[in-house]
Formats: sequence, C-alpha cells, structure tokens
Amino acid sequence: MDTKAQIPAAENPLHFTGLKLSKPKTVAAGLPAVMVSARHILQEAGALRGMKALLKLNQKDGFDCPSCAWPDPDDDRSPIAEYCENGAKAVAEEATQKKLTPDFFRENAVADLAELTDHEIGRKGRIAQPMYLPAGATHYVPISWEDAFQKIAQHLHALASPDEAIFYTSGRTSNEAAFLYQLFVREYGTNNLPDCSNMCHESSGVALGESLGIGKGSVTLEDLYQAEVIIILGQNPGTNHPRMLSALQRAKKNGATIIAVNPLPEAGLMNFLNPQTVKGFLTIKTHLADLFLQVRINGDMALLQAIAILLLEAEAQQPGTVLDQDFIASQTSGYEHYVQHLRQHSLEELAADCMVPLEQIKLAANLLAKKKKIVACWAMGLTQHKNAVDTIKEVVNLLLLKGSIGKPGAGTCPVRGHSNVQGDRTMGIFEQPSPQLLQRLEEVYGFRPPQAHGYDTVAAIRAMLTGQARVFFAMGGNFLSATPDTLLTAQALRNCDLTVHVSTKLNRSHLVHGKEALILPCLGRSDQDLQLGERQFVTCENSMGVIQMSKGVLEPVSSHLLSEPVIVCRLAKATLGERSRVDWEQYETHYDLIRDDIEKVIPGFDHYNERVRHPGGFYLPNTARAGQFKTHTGKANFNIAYVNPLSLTDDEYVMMTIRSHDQFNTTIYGLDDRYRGVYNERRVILMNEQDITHAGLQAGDIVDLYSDQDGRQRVAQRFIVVAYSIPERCTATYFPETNVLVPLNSVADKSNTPVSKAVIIKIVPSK
Ligand SMILES: Nc1nc2c(c(=O)[nH]1)N[C@H]1C(S)=C(S)[C@@H](COP(=O)(O)OP(=O)(O)OC[C@H]3O[C@@H](n4cnc5c(=O)[nH]c(N)nc54)[C@H](O)[C@@H]3O)O[C@H]1N2
Ligand SMILES: Nc1nc2c(c(=O)[nH]1)N[C@H]1C(S)=C(S)[C@@H](COP(=O)(O)OP(=O)(O)OC[C@H]3O[C@@H](n4cnc5c(=O)[nH]c(N)nc54)[C@H](O)[C@@H]3O)O[C@H]1N2
Ligand code: SF4
Ligand SMILES: [Mo]
Repeated sequence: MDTKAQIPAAENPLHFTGLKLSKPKTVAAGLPAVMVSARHILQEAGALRGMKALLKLNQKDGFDCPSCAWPDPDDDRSPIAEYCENGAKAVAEEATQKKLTPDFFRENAVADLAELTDHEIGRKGRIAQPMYLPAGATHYVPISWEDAFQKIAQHLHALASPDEAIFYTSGRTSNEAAFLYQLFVREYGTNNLPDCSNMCHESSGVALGESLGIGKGSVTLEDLYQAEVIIILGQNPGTNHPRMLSALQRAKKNGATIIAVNPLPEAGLMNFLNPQTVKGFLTIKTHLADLFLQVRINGDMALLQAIAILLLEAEAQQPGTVLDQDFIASQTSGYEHYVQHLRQHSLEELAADCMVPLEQIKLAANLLAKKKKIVACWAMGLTQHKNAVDTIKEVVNLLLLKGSIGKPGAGTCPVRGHSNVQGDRTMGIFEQPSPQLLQRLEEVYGFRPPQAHGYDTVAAIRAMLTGQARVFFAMGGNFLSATPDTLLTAQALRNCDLTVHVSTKLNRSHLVHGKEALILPCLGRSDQDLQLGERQFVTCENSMGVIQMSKGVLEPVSSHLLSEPVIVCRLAKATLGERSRVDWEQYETHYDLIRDDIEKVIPGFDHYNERVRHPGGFYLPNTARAGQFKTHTGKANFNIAYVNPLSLTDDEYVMMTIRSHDQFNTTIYGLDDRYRGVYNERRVILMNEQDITHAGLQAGDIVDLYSDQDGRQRVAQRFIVVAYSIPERCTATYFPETNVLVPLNSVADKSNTPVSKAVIIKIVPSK
C-alpha cells in the first residue's frame, strides 16, 4: 500500500501550531464576533465583494446562508446584518477571490497537497475549472466539461450493475439540484444515495418517525418564542447555530426558562451578548440557561428517565396538575407500559449513572412540573450515540407526558446542521425511498425506479472496501474526512475505479482518490447563476420546514463554473442519452421548470413557483405540528428503553468528537476555539483534572490516543492534554482529526449513524 500518501491523508500532519490557552468564556458573541466576521470577510473576499455578499445574506431577496440550517425570522429582518459570525465566515470561505488555476495543479503533486493541513488546503481558494487525475498520474490536469461527463458515463456504463455506483450528497445542495440528482440516479438504476444526514440527524429522523409519524421537528420560531421551558440537549448553539441565541433571548424576554444538558459548560448556553442590539453593544448580557446539567457523555437517557419518574411522583401527589392526562389518554399509545417500566428504576441509580446530582435533577423536574409548553432542542450530542434513537424517543416521552406536542409553544426541535440537509431529504435523497416517492416518479416520468434499498454512508464504505462498488460520485461534501475510520475509508476510496467530486473548494477527498479522479467545480450559494441570460434562484428548506428562495449575488470567480442543476442535467444526458424519459435540456434553461416537476412528485409543494416567490417563502405541512400522529398505532408512541451504564476499564475513557468555533465540519476556517479558550491549535484533548492526575499525566503533556473497540487497533498521535470542566472519564477532541479512531462498525441502532460522540479510547504518553 502507498503509505506516503496514506498517513498524512488520514491523520493530518502531526506538527503542532502553538497552543495558547485562556479561561473559557462564559458569554457568547458580542463585539469579538463582529470583529472576527469582518476579519474573515476582508481577508478572503475583500471589502467590496464581501459587503455585497453580506448585505444580501439571509435577506428575503438574497441568498440563504450556506452554513447552518437555523431559520430566518418570519417577520422583520435587519436590513444590514441578518447573520452571525459563523455565517460570515462561511460566506468569506466561499466568496474568496483566490482560485486554483491549472498552474496550481501543475505545480503541486497530489501527494504534496495531502501533506498540508485541512486549514492550509482550504486557504488555497476556489476550484476554477474541471480537473482530471488519470490513472497512475501524480498531478491533476485540466479537462473539458464534455470530456469529464463522457468519462463518468463510460465508467457508469462499464459497471456490471448500477448498484456498483454510489452517489453521495452533502447538505448544501439546493432542492432543485437534489431533485434532479435523485431523478438521474434512479433513472440510471440505483438507490445508492447516501448523504451526510446518515452521519448527522438520521437518528432523529428514525426516532421521530416511529414515535410521532414524521421524521422532522415540529416547532416554528414562533413556538420557541412562546415556550415556557426550552430544554437544549447535546447542542452547542453559540458555535453551530449562533442565531439561535437571538431566538432564545427573545424567548427569555417572554418568560421562558432554559435548561441546558451538556458535558461542557458551553459559553453559548450560558450568556449572550447580542451584537445586533444596543444592549449587546453596551455589553449588557442576557443570561440564557437557568439550569445547567453537566451530564456525562451519553448520560441523557438516565437523566430523562429520572426526570420522568419525578414528574410521575409529583402527579401522584397532586393528580391532574403535572401531566396532561387528556392528551395521554386520547393521543398516545403505550403509557401504562412506559410507567411500569420506569418503576423498575431507582432515582439514585439513574442519577449516579448520568453523573448529575439528584438535587439538580429535582430542580429540573420542578421547573417542568407546572409548565405546559415545552420545546426540546437537540443536535449531535444526542444523535451520534449507539442508543441515539432510544434517547431521542426518551425526549419525546417527556414531551408526551406533558402534552407538549402539536400545540403552540411546544414540540420537538432537532436542530439541523447543513443549510439544506432537510430539503435534500424532502427531495428524495435517501437510500431507503418510500414506495410513494417511487410510484410518483414512475407516474410522472414513465420509468420504473429501482425498488431495492441502497447503501447508506457506512454501507457505502463497506461496499467500496469489498469491491462491490467501484464508482463514487459526490455532490459536495468531504467524504474521506467526514466519515468514520479514516484509514478504512481511504482504502475504500482508493479501491474505486473512479471518484468524482462536485465541489467549490479543494478538500482531502480530492487527494485520497480512486484509480482515476475528477473534480467538477460548481457555483456556490453566494454566486450569481445565469442561464440563457436570466438570473436563476434555487430553494432551500431550513430546520423548521420553511421553503425559501436563494439568489446568489457575486460574480463567479471563474467562467468555467457550472451550477449543480446544470451539472446533473449534462451528466444525465451523457450517461442516459436516448434512453432517458426526462427532458434534461429544458431543466437547464429555467429552474422554474424543475420546480414545476417537483410540485408534481413531492407532496406539499402546490403552487411552488408562486408561493416561493412570496418574501420569506412558505411552510411545508407538518403532521406532528398539527397534532396528527401518522404512526403504526395512529397515536404518538411512548417508547421503552434500558439505560446502558458506562462500563470502562481503569485506563479507558469516552471521547466525543466535537466542532471548534473556527470550523464548518471539515472546513477549517482558523485554529481558534475562542469560547472554550483554546487558541491556535486543534490537536488537543480536553480532560477532567482528576483524570489527568489519575492517569499520571499533566496538563500540557503530549499523548497518543488508541481505540480498539472491535479488536482492530487505531491510533491518533500527538494530542496536547488540556484540563477542562468535563465530567470524569469523559474527554473531547475535534472532528475530523480523530475520525481515524471512530470504528466503522460502531453505529447507532436502527439509524446506522457512526457513534462519533462515544469512542472508547486509551490515552498513552507519546514517545
Ligand atoms: N460554525 C459551524 N456551524 C455548524 C457546523 C460547524 O461545523 N460549524 N456544523 C453543522 C452541522 S452539519 C451540524 S450537524 C451541527 C452540529 O451542531 P452540534 O451538535 O452543536 O455540534 P457538535 O460540535 O458536534 O456538538 C455537540 C454538542 O453536544 C455535546 N455533547 C456531546 N456528547 C453529548 C452527550 O452524550 N450528551 C449531551 N447532552 N451532550 C453531548 C458537546 O459537548 C457539544 O456541545 O452544526 C451545524 N452548524
Ligand atoms: N467524528 C465526527 N465525524 C463527523 C461528525 C462529528 O460530529 N464527529 N459530524 C458528521 C456530520 S453531522 C456531518 S453533516 C458530516 C459532514 O460531512 P460532509 O457534508 O461530507 O462534509 P463538509 O465538511 O460539510 O463538506 C465540505 C466540502 O463541501 C464542498 N462544498 C461546499 N459548498 C459546496 C456547494 O455549494 N456545492 C458543492 N457541490 N460542494 C460544496 C467543499 O468542497 C467542502 O470542502 O460529517 C460527519 N462526521
Ligand atoms: S445562524 Fe446559521 S444560518 Fe443563521 S447566519 Fe448563522 S450560520 Fe448562517
Ligand atoms: Mo451535520
């Protein structure tokens, strides 16, 4: 095996960048956030181009923020700054004026580029024209679009079955591109449509689908504003959904109580200085969490069960005042069984298990007892665990006890990651399509889509490893770095005959490639998209099910870029030719025509072209929001699950892989994690002070991390020990540096999501 390319590609260069530490912050945003936004914009896009983009970011006639999926306000928006620091960084990253010309690829061998850190790779600029890596070659060379599509078509035709190809999607892809992409892939003949959701909120989709009959959250922003209690579990909104803090601030002003559940006292959960208000500028902060429960990693289920027991006890003491008995009787199924199940547990055991003092759990139960309008928000801290589906159902159990679903001010709020990951799924990017979707495609287009389910992300890696899949095509994303078990994924990609990436920026997946490889450069969200001289817009669905238009404003950095919808149309024409029943050519001419057909296939999009032109867009129908539960029982289902106590040997720790403040997934904007007080370094492991002493270590020591959960030894070398406020036996490192330690076969039950928040590791001083 080619070890030279493999080690840096998989593990990143092992040198340090110079750690500096400060006290972790207890307040998020404020002036530093404004300063950092300005710095990124000026450095990358320049003042004029940067301002042009920022003034249209999240405006009703502008473009949707390419960063997270947090919704824009339905009502008034600030005309000059309807975004946060990390939205600005995402725009700076995309709007950069630097570009990678053919000269760049001529001067830099693939193996040399793989030696750079992700941060350095990202700094290089936008990809400016299609590039091709011939078999055995060391450098990418320019290729025409036409030849690129022909090459892909030849490879796809050469496969023994369409199921030997894999078509991945990352969640930035617009509804229009996603719809065409799944249409092409299904007409070609496979359901191999894994996506980033498989690593992200899949567990939420499964849990909510089974318990409430719809795999999406039920609340709107208005519900958050009206909530009496908001519980935030396993989420770091200050970094990953910063404008959620403005919504929380508004909810607090209306009287809401906030309970935060997290192993880390994240600054964004504690206090907020809103840089868009006078008070924020005068450094008058809003206190956010009224109660912070510092749960151990994956202690959430035990905590939630303990709270439920306390609520049942309170109801027994004052019947009819704590639980919503009418709702439970008329709308739910499985209550009796659930109560019996809870009776088998003792509060003391559950408290010990989640490592939250019983007194604090009682405070939480008291805050909930007399309240009727509760919203539960969560993200990766719940979804990326072995028992994630059951833990999320436990959150639902709590809401059901309180009748807190399907009414104003209450419900589920799984906060989505990528800006259009929810929309991509709505458009049919799913390896397990519903029979209804397949039937509609057949009725509208007249071809019979494949019926068998395809590969999700983990299954796709396995299929490439065993040679069952030979062509890998990615619509965005960075598959190598985002997936678990980096060395195995590298091997999987190298096994392919061809890897293709539709991308805006260079990333590691272009450098760890199949025998041949292609990079197809596309327009980003902020770029103007002209077809036949007319400016086009695309549409996205945010975390609360609002469909909105997005119209880029910037001059593209290169005239060779194509939009994602156009790339799909041309690829489909090259691959399917005369055989296709779809008029791909017309879709390229005007995106209204794509939307007309989405309306025919996907429910909820009536009068799509008309309604999406209304400022602010429209809400998709949501059965759980409307209080209807389309489950197999026809009711909202209580779920029964057993807590898994943490069992570790003396030298083992649980590691969660989390995001720093200066990254968007595998895109590394900078080396600081400002709120946590970690500067200029990503190779750190956050540890409890007692554990550091117990392990015979000292803060500042350099350690190697080992994981051998399944007998296969994995190592991530050279991390600096940082003492941090985190429960004992729990540790934290940054994704993607430690993905090399996440076992491919360590996945969540039912959702098959890699368990990236609970990797069992050993910590050994570096030699
Ligand atoms: N700036 C920026 N924004 C982003 C992203 C980004 O990388 N950068 N990524 C986007 C994407 S795709 C996503 S999915 C979201 C991710 O948003 P988050 O889910 O907020 O991201 P993570 O950093 O993975 O943080 C997980 C949080 O859960 C906590 N946690 C970990 N394990 C547990 C546990 O067992 N129980 C509890 N209660 N808490 C736990 C961690 O301490 C951390 O605070 O953000 C989106 N937005
Ligand atoms: N250990 C660990 N692993 C994780 C996670 C974790 O918490 N811990 N989180 C998981 C989660 S939640 C997610 S969502 C996945 C993310 O997995 P991915 O979505 O695959 O990864 P990203 O880093 O978001 O992808 C970034 C790349 O997308 C490309 N890109 C950016 N914008 C565009 C665009 O507009 N169009 C196109 N075509 N390409 C574009 C750029 O080339 C950029 O390099 O990672 C998962 N992996
Ligand atoms: S909260 Fe998310 S979507 Fe909104 S501006 Fe910030 S990064 Fe963009
Ligand atoms: Mo995500």
